[in-house]
Amino acid sequence: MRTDTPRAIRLKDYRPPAFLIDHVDLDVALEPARTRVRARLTVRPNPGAAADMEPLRLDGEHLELDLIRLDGKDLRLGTDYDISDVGLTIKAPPRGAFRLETVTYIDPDANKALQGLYRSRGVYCTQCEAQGYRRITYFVDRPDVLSTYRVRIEADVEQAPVLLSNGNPVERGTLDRGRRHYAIWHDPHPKPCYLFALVGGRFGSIASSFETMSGRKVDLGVYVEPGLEARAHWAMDSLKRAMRWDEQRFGREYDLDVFNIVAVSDFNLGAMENKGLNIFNDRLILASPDTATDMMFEAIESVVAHEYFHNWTGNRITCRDWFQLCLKEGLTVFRDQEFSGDERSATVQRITDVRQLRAHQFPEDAGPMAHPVRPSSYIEINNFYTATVYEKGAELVRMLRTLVGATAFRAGMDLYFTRHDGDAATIEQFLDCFALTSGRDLTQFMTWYEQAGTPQLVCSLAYDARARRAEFAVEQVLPPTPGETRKRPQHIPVKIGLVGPDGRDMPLRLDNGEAIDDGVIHVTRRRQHFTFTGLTARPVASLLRGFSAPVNLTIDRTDRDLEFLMANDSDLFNRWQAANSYATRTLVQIVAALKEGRRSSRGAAYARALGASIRDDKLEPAYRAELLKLPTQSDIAREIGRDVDTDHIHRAHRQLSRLVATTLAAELAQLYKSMSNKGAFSPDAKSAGRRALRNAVLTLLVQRGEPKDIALAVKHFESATNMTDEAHALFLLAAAGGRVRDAALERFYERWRHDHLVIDTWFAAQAISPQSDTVDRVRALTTHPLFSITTPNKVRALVGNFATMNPVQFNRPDGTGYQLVAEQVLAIDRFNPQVAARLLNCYRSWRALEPTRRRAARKALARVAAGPHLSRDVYEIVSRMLDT
Ligand code: 0A1
Ligand code: ZN
Repeated sequence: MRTDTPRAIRLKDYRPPAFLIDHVDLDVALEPARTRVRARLTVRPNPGAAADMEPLRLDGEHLELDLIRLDGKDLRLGTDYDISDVGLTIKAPPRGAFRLETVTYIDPDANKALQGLYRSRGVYCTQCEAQGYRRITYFVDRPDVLSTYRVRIEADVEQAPVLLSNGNPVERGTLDRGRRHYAIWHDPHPKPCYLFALVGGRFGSIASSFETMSGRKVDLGVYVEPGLEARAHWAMDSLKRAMRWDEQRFGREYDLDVFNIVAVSDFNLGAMENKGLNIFNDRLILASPDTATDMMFEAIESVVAHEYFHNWTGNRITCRDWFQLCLKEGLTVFRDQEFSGDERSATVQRITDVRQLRAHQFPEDAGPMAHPVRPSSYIEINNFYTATVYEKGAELVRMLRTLVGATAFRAGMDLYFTRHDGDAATIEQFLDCFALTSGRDLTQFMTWYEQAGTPQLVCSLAYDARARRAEFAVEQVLPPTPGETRKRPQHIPVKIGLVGPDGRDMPLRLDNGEAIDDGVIHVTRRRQHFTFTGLTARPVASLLRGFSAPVNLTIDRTDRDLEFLMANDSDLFNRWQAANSYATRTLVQIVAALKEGRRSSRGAAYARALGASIRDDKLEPAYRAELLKLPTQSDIAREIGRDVDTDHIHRAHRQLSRLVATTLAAELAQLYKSMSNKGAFSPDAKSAGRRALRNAVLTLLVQRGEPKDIALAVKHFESATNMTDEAHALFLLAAAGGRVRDAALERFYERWRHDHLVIDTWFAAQAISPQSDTVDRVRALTTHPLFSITTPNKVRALVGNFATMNPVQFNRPDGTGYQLVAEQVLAIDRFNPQVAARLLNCYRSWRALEPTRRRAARKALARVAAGPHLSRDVYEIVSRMLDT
């Protein structure tokens, strides 16, 4: 157990930086174990801070200092400066501007934390967000210090023929009789150091160009492992579509002569928006029909767009401090979701985004790591790249648009871009733009950024036939979260419809005469009533249309009401929601029956209603696929909320899947046939939707477990002509167990063992199999030659998937699943705290488990907490998890 308690950083302690660094001149000589970094900084006291007589504190970690000079004069250790493990302090810097020069050495090969400069499969690359730059050179490593950069990179020609950095290329040349070479890059846009990037290595690349709205030409490049160039075209295509979309939807034009994307194999997260030089986890760039699933094509499109959109929301306007992370992330996720909705089906996009939010953010908000979208304190900022900051942050921007309306929203965005271009801004400054363009007071809305937890809306609708009125009552319940017991009511926009018996929306008119044309009612108090008048028949309430606010909602509704909404709601999102609520309700009832040792006969009515929906040819296949996907086992656990028994949930899930498959056998067989592949593969949304529907059908059929269903899955696997079908069938067969599992896994392995990306699917399929030998298999696979504990993608594929996608085996009552993950967390924490801490999040709902599992999970967590040299990252999470 660590003895020193890491210190929390607090938003209320924010002070402007004492010094600013206007320009950075970097000279980096790349060597695998000893890279030399010469930095020349142009520094001045910050006129906006009381810097008088303050020392200059520079951050720096894992650096070997070789030289330090101020205005050309060597500084003396102890007299002029002090040095520690975390930085360097210049005791009495000049009162005016000065130049500071340092030379440091770093070891990219030894860097397995993958922050700062590191080497992955022979490629040098950097990751500086949030605080990696301090592992490259001494600097004021905070986002409100913005500098222009000139970067010279020098390297061995053989080792690193490609040398890239931010901005525009300036010059290149050879050295040492052609053995070494250099490249110089200049970035004229002042940026915080977390957006600095440098790449050196051997790559294959594809090139293209883009003409911006004002007619400027931008050279585009995507750099990948040599030989994999053919898999880079989808990323390039996505980039160009994103660039055009940002011009058309937000009036945002790109601002440099080049834009480069580099794919690397070892990367802690998904991708990084470094100015003009985005660096990606290669699984989010490389795609071809035979190696990537439709989901991966979609993810690539969305992440390429996300990183590109950061150029305006993140780079040109950055965050004042890390507490404002949602200013760039929530907003940019909102923008990428809008982009995907426009490129594909807006309704299906909304369904998948809401599913994600509920699957990841809701449990976070209900667990020990709950934090506001703008946190007020942290120990390790890397722990706050969370679903709350990203996904809930995006929901807040979406609600803002609902509140102020589309026109004022766009005007507010324009104002934000002009007012804050070049700034390191805050959430208050962002909201102020919309308050101004809409004339609305957004003070109460700000509460969404400050309070953690998912609000619960408890609703009722009482119809009075004689008075032709319906009284809608709503109460907002704000559940307590760690450290926050009393909460202020929030401003919740609830989009509603009152659906009449003919299936049509009835007019929304309040008793004060107000007509609600946009369908949005504003819940601002703890309890509120709305009386709707002029209703000639009893309506069925369709609430929270399009998921207008990130809340949980309860209202008494009969099964008949849900069936009615499934068939009639004009809001397609809510039609899906009705089906989903119906399925969830049914599953919870089956679980309750299992717990009491009864057999439940529930589900037949739900299955019939579902059958009617999927027969509806007017609904696009991708949407029908969403209807057919039952709530996940984690969704059910979340709904149950306490004393969760994952075995019961697993059995209930199987039972309902079987019932649906049996009840709808004829329709499903027909759909399977009619959705079969026609013509050449295309990753477009329509074709992907057909594959999604066919695969959703297969999933249900296989649950029946009859030999002919298994045989169909085997045939699906063996005859697959694309990775979407091949991987889907592999997952089903691995879950089925027995000989079919072994044969499929073997065949897949033989086919893909030489492809380091595709083989992750092989690890994943074994990790999420509900078969009882999975823990042993996963443990054995951690020593497989193709597994590598220092490669985050491998850890995520095997251990991460086991911990988060396999509820039944991870939560084994004997605790062996928990122990396995705890061991991995401790092992990984020794070299990559960020990845270890993320993995640890799989225990976040442990308190909701039934007592036996709860005890076993606590034991595993206690074992992690007792680890000898815990990182700040893991310490923060494990201590919050165990906090009572
Ligand atoms: N800004 C990136 C997320 C990111 C953050 C940290 C990283 O490494 C430690 C990597 C990526 C994004 O939103 O895409
Ligand atoms: Zn981002």
